[in-house]
Amino acid sequence: MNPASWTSAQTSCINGGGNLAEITSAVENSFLVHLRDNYSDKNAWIGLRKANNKGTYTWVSSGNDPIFTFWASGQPNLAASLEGCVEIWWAGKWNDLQCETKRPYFCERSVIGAYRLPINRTGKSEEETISQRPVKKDITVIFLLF
Ligand SMILES: [Ca+2]
Repeated sequence: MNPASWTSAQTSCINGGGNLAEITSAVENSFLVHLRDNYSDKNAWIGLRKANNKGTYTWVSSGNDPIFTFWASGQPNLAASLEGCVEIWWAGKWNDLQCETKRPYFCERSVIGAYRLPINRTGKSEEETISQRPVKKDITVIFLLF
C-alpha cells in the first residue's frame, strides 16, 4: 500500500488514467471492502469529499451528489469544517476526516473492449480460438487499491 493525502491520492489516480473511486451501490462498497480486507488492514480513501465553499459532499469523478451512502454511526462529524474527505472505515462504513491524513486509496478506471482471458493463457487451443471470441464492448469500471 502507498498511503497518501486525499489530494495526492487523486493526483495519482488521474496520472493512472482514472479517479478516486466513486461508489454508487452497496455491491460496489462490499467489493471494495473485500479488496481492502484482503490486502490491507488500513482505512482507505474514496473519491468523496466536501466541495470547496459548498459544504456538501460530492464525488470527484462525476461531480454528482452521492445517491448511495454508508456513513458510520455519528459520521460525518466535521460539520463545522469546510474540509472533509471520506475513507472506508471499520466494517466498511464511511468516515470523514482531515484530507491531509495519509491513507491507502482506491482508484477506479474505465476500460473498453475488455474480456477475461482463459485461465490457461498458454493453451494452444485457446490461442487458436481467441480470435473468434466476442469482444465485450461495454465500458467496464475496474477498482484498484494503492
Ligand atoms: Ca469523522
